[in-house]
Amino acid sequence: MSEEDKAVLGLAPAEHHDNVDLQKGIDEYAGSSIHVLKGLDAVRKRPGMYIGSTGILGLHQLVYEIVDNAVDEAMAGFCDQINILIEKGNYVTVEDNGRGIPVEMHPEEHVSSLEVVLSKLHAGGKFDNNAYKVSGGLHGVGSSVVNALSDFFEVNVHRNGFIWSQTYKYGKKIDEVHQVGKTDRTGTVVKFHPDLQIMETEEFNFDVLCSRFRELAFLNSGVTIVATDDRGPEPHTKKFIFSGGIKDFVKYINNGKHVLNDDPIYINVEKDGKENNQKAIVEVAIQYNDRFDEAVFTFVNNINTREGGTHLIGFKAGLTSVINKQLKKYPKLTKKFEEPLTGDDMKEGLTAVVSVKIPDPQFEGQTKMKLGNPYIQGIVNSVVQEKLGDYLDEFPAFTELILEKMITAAKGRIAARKARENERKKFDGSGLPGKLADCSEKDPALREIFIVEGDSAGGSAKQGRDRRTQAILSLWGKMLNVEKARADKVVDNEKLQPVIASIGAGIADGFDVTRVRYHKVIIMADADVDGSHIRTLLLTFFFRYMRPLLEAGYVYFAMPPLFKITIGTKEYYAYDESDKDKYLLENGVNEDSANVKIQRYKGLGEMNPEQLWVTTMNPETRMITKVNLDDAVEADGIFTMLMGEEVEPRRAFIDENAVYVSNLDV
Ligand code: 28G
Repeated sequence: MSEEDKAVLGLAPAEHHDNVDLQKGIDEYAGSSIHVLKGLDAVRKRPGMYIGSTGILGLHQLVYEIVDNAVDEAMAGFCDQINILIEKGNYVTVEDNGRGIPVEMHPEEHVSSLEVVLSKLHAGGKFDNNAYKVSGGLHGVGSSVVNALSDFFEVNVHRNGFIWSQTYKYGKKIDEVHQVGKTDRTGTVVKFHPDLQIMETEEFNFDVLCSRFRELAFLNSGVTIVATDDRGPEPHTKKFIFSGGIKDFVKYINNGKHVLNDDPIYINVEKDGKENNQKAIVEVAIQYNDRFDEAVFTFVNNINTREGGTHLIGFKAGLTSVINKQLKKYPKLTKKFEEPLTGDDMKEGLTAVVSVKIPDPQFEGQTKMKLGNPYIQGIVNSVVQEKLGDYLDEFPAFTELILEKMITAAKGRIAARKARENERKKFDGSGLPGKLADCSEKDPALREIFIVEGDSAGGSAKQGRDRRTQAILSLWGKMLNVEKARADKVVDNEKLQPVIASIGAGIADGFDVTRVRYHKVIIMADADVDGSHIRTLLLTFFFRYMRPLLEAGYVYFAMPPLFKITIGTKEYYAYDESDKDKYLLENGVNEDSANVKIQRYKGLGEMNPEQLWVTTMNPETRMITKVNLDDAVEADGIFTMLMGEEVEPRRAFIDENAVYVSNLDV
C-alpha cells in the first residue's frame, strides 16, 4: 500500500497529524469482531424485509435507523448530542458527537472500516462490545440499509483530527474515503436522500419523527436531541432533553391529570451479569392518577414492545406480590376486604414505563414486538419487589391511598362480573334493543350503524336509510361521563346499554372485535355544541371501553350540512361557513339578497328523510370522517383535555375538530 493510500485510510502518521495519537485510535478499535457480511443488493431487492415497508412508515424507519446508531453511541457513553435536520427536497442530516465511525483499515475486509460499516450488511451476531446496541436488532439494521435505499448518501467522520468523507449513490460508492479538512472535535455526520425508485414517498412527517425523538430522549436521559424542519418558509426546531429520563416520561403521559404521587416512583438497577451472565439495566417509573384506565409502556433497548413480554410479566408479578404484601400491613383495610388483590385491581389509574436494556434481546410474537428472554422476567420481578417495597414502606400515606383505590377496583370488578352476567341474560337470543332499527345484510363488513341523538332525527334517518345495509340506533336519556365512571356503571347506563348491545361484542376486557356487528359505526350528531358533546362522550366511551373498535378503524363521524342554498332551481348543501360563502361568491350573490336563498339547519331533525339521505347517509354523496387513533399517548392526552376541568382548550379543540380525525371518506 502506498503512503498516500495509508493516509487516505487514516493509517499513516503523516506530518500534519501533529497532536493526534493515531496508534491509540487503532488500538481502541476492535474491528475484527465483525463477522458475517453481505452486499447490499439484497436490501434493494427486498426492502420490506429490512425496513418494514416502502411507504411512509418505512420512510421514517430510514431516519430512525441512522438516529439509532447515534443513540447506540450515546448508550455506550461517548455521545450526548444528536442533531437532525430535514431540508428542502427531503434531504436528512443526522449528526452526533460520538467517537466517529472508525476510518482505519479493516483487518479482514482490507478497506476502511467506515466503508465496511456503510456498504456491507451486518447479518446477525453481536459485532462489538456495546452491550445494549439497538442497531442490528429488530429493525435496527444499520446505516448500510439506509445507504442501499438512498440515491444520495454522504458521511463525514470527525476523527483523529481530520474530517473523513465518502459519498454513495444507491449503496454504491462514488469515491474513496478521503480527508476533506481538519477538525478539533469527534463525531459522525450522515446526510441522505431516499431513493424514490424504491420508496413510495419522500415527504417526512416532522411531528411523527419528533414523537420518536421525544421518546428516545425520555429513554436515554441526558442525551440532547435537536430536530429542525427547514422545508417550510421558516425553520422549525424542537429540542428534547430530559434529565429525569422515564420519570419525566410518566409525568408527560399524566400531564393534566390529577396524580396521587407528584414525584413518580423511580427504579434504576444495573445487573453487571458477572455472577450468572444475566446482564441488564432495569428502569421503572410509576405514577398513579385518579382515573380508571391503565397506561403501561414497555421498552427493550429503546424499542417499544407493544405486545409486552417477559419484562411486562415480571413487572406485573412483582407489583402484584409487593402490593399484597403491603396490604397485610394494613389490618384496617383487610377487615374491609379479605380476598387478595389481582393484577387487574392494580391497573386503575396506573401509569408506568418499564425500560430494560439487555445484550441480546429476543423478539417474538406476531409483530415481533414482544420480549422473549426468560431471565428478564425474574430480574424485573425481584427488582420491583425490592425497590417498590422499600418505597411503599417509606410512604405509608400514599400506600394506603392506592390500596384503598385498589380495593374499590376489586369491588368494582366483582360488581362488573355480575353486571355482565345480567347483560347476557337481558340480551340473549333476539335481544337487540328496542331503539335499534337493524338492517338485513348479514356480512358485518357491509353493515353500517348510525348512532343518532334525538328521536326526530332518528325518525328521519330510519325512513331515509338503505334498509339492507344501514341500521339506526337513536339514543335517549342521560349520557354518562365515561371518563369518570366505573366499568360496572357504564354497563348499566341507560344510554350506553343499547350501544353496547347493538355493537354486540362486549366491553372492556370482554370486548372481542371479531364479534362487532357493523364495520362502520357512524356517530351522527348536530353540528352544534350539544352535538360535539355527544360525539366526544361516545368517542371517549369507545376509547375507554372498546379501544379495538377505534384501532380497527370502524368509527366515523357523519358530517351533516349546515346550510342549504337555493339559487333558481339549483340546490347546494354547504358543510361550513366558508363553504357557504364561497358558493355564494361564485354565484354572484351579494349579502343583501343572500338571506331569501339560505336555509340554515339548526339540527338534523330539520331535514326530511330524503335530504338526510342525500346529504349525510348516501355512501355515494355523503361525507364521513374516519376517527383515527394511532398514538395512544397522544389520544389519551386529547381525551383528558377534552374531559378535563379546563373549558377553553376543549372549546378550541372542538372548534378545530380535526387533530385526531383524518381520512376523508367521500
Ligand atoms: C450521525 C449519524 C449516525 C456512530 C460510532 C462509533 C463507533 C462505531 C459508530 O463503531 C464499528 C466495529 C467493531 C467496534 C466504536 C468508534 C469504537 C471506537 C466506534 C452514528 C467498532 C462501529 N470508535 N458512532 N460505530 N465497530 N454514529 N451516527 O452512526 O468494533 S456509528
